[in-house]
Amino acid sequence: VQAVFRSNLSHLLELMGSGKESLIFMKKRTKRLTAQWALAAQRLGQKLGSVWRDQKQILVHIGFLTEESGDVFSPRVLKGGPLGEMVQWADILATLYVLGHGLRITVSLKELQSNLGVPPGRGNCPLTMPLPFDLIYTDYHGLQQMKQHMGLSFKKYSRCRIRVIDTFGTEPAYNHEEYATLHGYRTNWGYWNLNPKQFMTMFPHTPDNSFMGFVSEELNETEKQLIRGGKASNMAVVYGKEASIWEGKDKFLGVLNKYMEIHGTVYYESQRPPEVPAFVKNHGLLPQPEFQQLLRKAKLFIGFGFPYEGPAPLEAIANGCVFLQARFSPPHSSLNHEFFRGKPTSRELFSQHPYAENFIGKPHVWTVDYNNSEEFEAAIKAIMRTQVDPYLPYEYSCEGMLERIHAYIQHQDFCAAPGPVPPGARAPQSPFVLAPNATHLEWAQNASSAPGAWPPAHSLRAWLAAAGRACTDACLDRGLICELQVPCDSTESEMNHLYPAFAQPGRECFLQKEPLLFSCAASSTKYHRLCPCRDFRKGQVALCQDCL
Ligand code: U2F
Repeated sequence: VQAVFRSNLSHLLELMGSGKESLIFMKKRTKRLTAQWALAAQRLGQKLGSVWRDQKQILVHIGFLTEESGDVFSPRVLKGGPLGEMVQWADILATLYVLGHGLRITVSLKELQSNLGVPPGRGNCPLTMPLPFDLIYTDYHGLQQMKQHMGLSFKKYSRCRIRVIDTFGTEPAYNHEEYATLHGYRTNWGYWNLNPKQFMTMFPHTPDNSFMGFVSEELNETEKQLIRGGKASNMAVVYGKEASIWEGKDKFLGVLNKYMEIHGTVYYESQRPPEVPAFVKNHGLLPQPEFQQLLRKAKLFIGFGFPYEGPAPLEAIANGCVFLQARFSPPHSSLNHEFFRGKPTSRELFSQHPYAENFIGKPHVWTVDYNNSEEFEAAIKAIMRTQVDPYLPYEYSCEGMLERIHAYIQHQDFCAAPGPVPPGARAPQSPFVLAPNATHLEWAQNASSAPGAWPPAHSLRAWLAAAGRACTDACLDRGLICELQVPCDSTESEMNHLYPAFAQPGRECFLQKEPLLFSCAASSTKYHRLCPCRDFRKGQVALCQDCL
């Protein structure tokens, strides 16, 4: 069946159910963005022309909102707790619905079981049952619940039909059970042996995973004009709804207060939180549309290091603010910061919001060393003098998100891809074999030459990275994106998340034996990583030029 774009979201709102504060927040957002989604669908429809889109039957099981996993988020929605996840799930639901797919939504174990056809109370169902869904979007909590309640069907379908929404991402070394166990990459999140692209992130962290994203509210020309006229050049909003974020920031706030009127949206019960100085105008936690209005008046949105990688800086930039944030030196990661400890990634954050720093940058984003008070003060003064227009990267617009998820749904096929190679068995024959003296061009031509491969072979180029440099960065240096997902085989190959690589002493080439361990993110000073890079669409890094 052909999928047909939908522009009326009232049935989706019914499907989303009710009761929990988290669902109420999500539904309000979806309702507010209806016109924006409808316009985006119309534009994408024109762009895609008559291209065939298969209608899929999709189950969305939001595990972290189930009582069975504790649902710690819902009670904090109105109290300054994280909203980023709710923003993202609301937008995922809208995307799938607007694209015209068949949709079921579950936020409890009981609903999950009934949708999967598992009789309640059966516990671990031993039977392999036909799955009534082509695709299941869930999160780590939901994955665990499905493992417990789908019995053998889980083994059969998880590596193929499931997509895991995973804010910060899961690197290949942590995903592969045997490798994680042998090399110290085991975490409490598990090692699921999925195709790393089945994990879908909030920002395009590493191309090992798929970039899901979310959307930010868009302004029309009239609104942009109004903003240009209505900005108060001396108004700053501090990033952070929880009082703890303000702790120990008196020095910076004092400097900022010399130049600007400081506003906050910190949750409080009856009294002003002691962490927020008296000279700050605190509005309390605002409903999302009022928060947007505040950003429209402000010149500066300032981050003090937490929360990491949330939606708010994109909203601020989309509303014409400059985002000022702290450079992290040394970088924050699961090795040195409590928040990331135990998360299945070694990614290092060189600032509070690396996407804003690397993909947007000046004049919208300033990343400075806050410990250097001169640099900090100079940045504030310079920002007050700069004129910036509202900016939203295409990939965070409704059309951009629809386009990307459309491409994934139609082209990403993990059902055909190989799983991990059982011990003793040979990896499947692959076109990704590197002759020791092959040039990067020959290598690229061999790569991904299978018919129907996505991304297609001609979008790929291979590069040898400098020692200590990860493929993600080596590709970006050349205006390309790392794309490592092609299975590989060679008698000299080994299981190592740093391969394929080249080592200077002895000029040795090392090939990857385990397809699931191809990692764009990995680096070591011992090796030059061999990096398959691909081209990408400007403003839509998840897709290659010919990926639509
Ligand atoms: C991130 O979660 P947060 O919820 O802390 O992310 P924010 O960037 O603060 O923004 C989430 C939304 O909160 C809204 C705002 C954003 O869309 O419009 N909001 C609001 O409604 N009222 C207000 O007064 C202020 C903001 C991240 F997304 C999560 O994945 C992480 O778990 C978390 C911790 O790093 O950070």
